[in-house]
Amino acid sequence: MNSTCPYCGVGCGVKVMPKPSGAYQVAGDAQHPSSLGRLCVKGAALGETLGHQGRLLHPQVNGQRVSWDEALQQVASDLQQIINKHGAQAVAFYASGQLLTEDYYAANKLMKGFIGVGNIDTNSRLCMASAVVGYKRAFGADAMPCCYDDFAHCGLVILVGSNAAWAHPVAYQRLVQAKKQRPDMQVVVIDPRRTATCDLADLHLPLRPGSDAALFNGLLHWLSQHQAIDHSMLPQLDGVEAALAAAQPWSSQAVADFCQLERAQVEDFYQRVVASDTLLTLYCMGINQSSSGSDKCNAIINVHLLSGKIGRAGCGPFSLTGQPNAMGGREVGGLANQLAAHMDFTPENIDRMQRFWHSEQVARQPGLKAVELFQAIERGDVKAVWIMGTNPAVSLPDGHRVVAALARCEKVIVSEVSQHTDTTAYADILLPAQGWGEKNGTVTNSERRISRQRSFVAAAGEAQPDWWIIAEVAKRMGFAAAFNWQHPAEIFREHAALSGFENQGRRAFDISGLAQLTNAQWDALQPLQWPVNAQYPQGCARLFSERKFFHANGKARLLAITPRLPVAQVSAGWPLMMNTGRIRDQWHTMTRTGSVPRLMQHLSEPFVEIHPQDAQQHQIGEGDLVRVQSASGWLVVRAQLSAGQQRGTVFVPMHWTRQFAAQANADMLVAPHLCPESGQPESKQTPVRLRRWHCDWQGELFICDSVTKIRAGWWARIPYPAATRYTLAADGDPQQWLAQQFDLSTLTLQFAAGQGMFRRVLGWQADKLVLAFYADGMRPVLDDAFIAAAFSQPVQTAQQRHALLAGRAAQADAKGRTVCSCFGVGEQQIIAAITSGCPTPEALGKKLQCGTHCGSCIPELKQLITRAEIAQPGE
Ligand SMILES: Nc1nc2c(c(=O)[nH]1)N[C@H]1C(S)=C(S)[C@@H](COP(=O)(O)OP(=O)(O)OC[C@H]3O[C@@H](n4cnc5c(=O)[nH]c(N)nc54)[C@H](O)[C@@H]3O)O[C@H]1N2
Ligand SMILES: Nc1nc2c(c(=O)[nH]1)N[C@H]1C(S)=C(S)[C@@H](COP(=O)(O)OP(=O)(O)OC[C@H]3O[C@@H](n4cnc5c(=O)[nH]c(N)nc54)[C@H](O)[C@@H]3O)O[C@H]1N2
Ligand code: SF4
Ligand SMILES: [Mo]
Repeated sequence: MNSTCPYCGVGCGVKVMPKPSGAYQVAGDAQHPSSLGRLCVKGAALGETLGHQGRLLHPQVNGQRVSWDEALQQVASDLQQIINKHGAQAVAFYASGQLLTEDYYAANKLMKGFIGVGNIDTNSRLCMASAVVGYKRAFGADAMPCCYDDFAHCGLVILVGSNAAWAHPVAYQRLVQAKKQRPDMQVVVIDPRRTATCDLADLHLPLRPGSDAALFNGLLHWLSQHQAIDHSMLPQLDGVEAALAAAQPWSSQAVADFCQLERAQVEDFYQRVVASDTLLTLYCMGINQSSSGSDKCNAIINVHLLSGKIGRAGCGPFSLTGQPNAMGGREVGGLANQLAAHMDFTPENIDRMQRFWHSEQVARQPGLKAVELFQAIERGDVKAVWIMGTNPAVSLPDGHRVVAALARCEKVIVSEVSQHTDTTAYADILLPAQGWGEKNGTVTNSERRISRQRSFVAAAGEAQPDWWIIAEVAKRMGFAAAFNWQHPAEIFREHAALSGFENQGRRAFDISGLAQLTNAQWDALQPLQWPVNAQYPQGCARLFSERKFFHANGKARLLAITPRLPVAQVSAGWPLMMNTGRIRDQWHTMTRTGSVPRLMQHLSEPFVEIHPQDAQQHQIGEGDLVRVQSASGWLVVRAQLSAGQQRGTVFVPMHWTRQFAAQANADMLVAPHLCPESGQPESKQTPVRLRRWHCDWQGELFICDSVTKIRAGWWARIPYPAATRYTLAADGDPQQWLAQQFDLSTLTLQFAAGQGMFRRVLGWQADKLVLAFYADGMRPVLDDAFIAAAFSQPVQTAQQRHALLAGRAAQADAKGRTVCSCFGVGEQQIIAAITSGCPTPEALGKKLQCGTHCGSCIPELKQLITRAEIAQPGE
């Protein structure tokens, strides 16, 4: 069975094959044109996420299990009562780029078409909203012009605000491949941090956080000064003069000063752009998540338009989408400021939608955008919110206020696949949704490619597809005729028909060519790129090849950009700028990847990355627990020192939630500073201060019972196949703490006690290890993989028990921290192999297999090789 990976916007094709054990093997689909058979480690581990553990299995109302009919009736009557009493403005949906297009269409239709207000927004507001504004202002349509095949034709690739090596690994591997084939292909990475993506870079510009617009304004000015304008493009452009006038003050020196770069670096970059006939700019959250994100997008697009580097192979401004179906959400119009199918709220469009949906009450104006929506809940203006496929208690900025708003909201309805999330904790009504492998529909990836996610396993418990849940509520609210679908293909046909309805070439999104698919044809649909219509019956890889754009006059627009720095700046009290983002093996709020043991091995604790000199200034050492505080909140995470971190900045991953750690949610610190055009929050720049977090002892607890709730000053947990590991930090006596947490009387205990806080405790039930506890004044150094393995293998000899009590295997067995998650290869093994004569990633791969599957650990292998070379110079 072929399907599509449900994680990032690369949209890789997967092949799913049942194993005799009843489990599923997931491999890359060589026929899928976006991924050509590749998968990253998250995609390759999809088979391991299919179990029912942690799933929400039944509808619940106020904590009680109810039938579907009762739950749906309750949702419908709650919404209706609030609408009757307070008006339709008092209800809202908060949806997600992880829904399928069919689900999204249904949600948008119910809110904007029948409840009749614009109050449906999505987590894409935190993600793609600035990119949408950028494209619409430039092209008159939210139309991403490029395709992955452009990588193979490009002379110069800019990656700006994108850590694609970790966040879009398979697209990155296609870039690696392109550079292997054409070593003269140039790659420039623009990111304040030195990331894994820089491994491919010919030039890395570690600019001042938030200063990108000046860099691109300067480039526009440079192009005009160095005969690098495409004059044949000018008749197709509006706004050139104003954009150039705004760029005029941005000499390379002015740019260098503003961006805190060397002038020579800036000019080197500009010269490379002028020298290359082709240019592709890949941009992502380092650009979009900004109080001036939309302007940054347009500063980038300006450069492509003026230099004519658009609409042909190897060229274009390529906004990488984050979520599997961020693009699908944009297609159906799932953002609050869109009406439907690339139509905004003009009188003609409202009239068109009334006729298409046969509804008199189509929304007349935009609704509340994500952050505003939760502020409206806080004020009590919105009294019911239905959250579908997103975890706002973790991912929205100003987390404390979001959580408080959810707590006071009259009705919180949550459609989820997971029983326990930081958001489900506030739900009055829980609706179990089908997850990946169960649900059936379409998604659209970064390159506008529509692919099928197919169902191949039975639903967990009573879970139902999101579209079905929405339609059943709609029917119970009196809209049966408009929501009477029996199959997702019917929704897709309606969506496709709408895209072509009275379109006449005016709207970029047009898949009218798919409006007549039979259910069987929809089921068998092969991946293809929109538009799909009479002109492009097989889809279209690249847009704007005829230089015809979607503004009424057919031209594209340059915007006059005035660069702005982040709203909040560092100061004496808040001396460091906190950046937030992704790590390689985790997906968002970890509801799925957090339960896969091998994905938790690479970076297994929440951390803050700090430049060694900043750390020294703050008296913080590698591995210390650190309290990171902003004006809105604080967290406690482990210090990781890295010279790749720009001085004056720190990096905290966005992933950890209350389900996985005590106090490690980055969004509790982020303020809701929004881009005025897109409403997207500034998630990447928050001024903070640091200090070492003091506690009497630190420790690790391994326990076979994974549901145990831990109370400790600080903790973080990760799963192993037969145990859960908690890392701990607390005050008081560690042994007393252990005795307070568990009834130890049923266990046979084995102790080792040393000086101070040093404790070791193993707990046995007969010959089975059920608990292992290690504490010390500092974090104990342990061989975690060895300890965890003892929970699933019999421990036979006294020597083995002794080693377990010490927490370390005999030296020869030590693997160390996992670097390659595909093959579970540890740092110690790799270092040993390097010193025994494997000086390249290839040689390491031959010996240990590391880096030979998805390739995303290769940058780290190279780092370990470099470190070993530094340690043993001249060898
Ligand atoms: N492993 C993994 N992959 C994912 C996801 C995941 O959760 N895990 N999520 C998916 C989603 S939804 C998204 S949106 C994408 C996000 O993909 P990316 O945007 O690539 O990932 P981030 O880590 O959020 O941020 C990218 C980079 O922006 C840099 N940055 C910060 N501030 C600035 C700045 O001022 N200027 C510049 N030029 N750069 C800056 C950060 O240092 C960071 O390296 O990833 C997708 N892929
Ligand atoms: N500080 C900071 N904050 C950020 C970011 C950042 O870089 N820094 N990035 C932002 C970005 S780009 C994004 S995209 C967001 C992501 O943030 P969220 O959208 O909040 O994160 P997810 O964990 O993907 O949430 C998806 C939820 O839906 C559930 N789910 C999965 N599949 C289905 C399904 O088929 N149906 C239903 N009903 N539920 C399902 C999952 O269990 C999970 O609870 O975070 C944003 N927040
Ligand atoms: S690159 Fe993205 S879409 Fe492809 S396998 Fe990895 S997470 Fe899935
Ligand atoms: Mo995202």
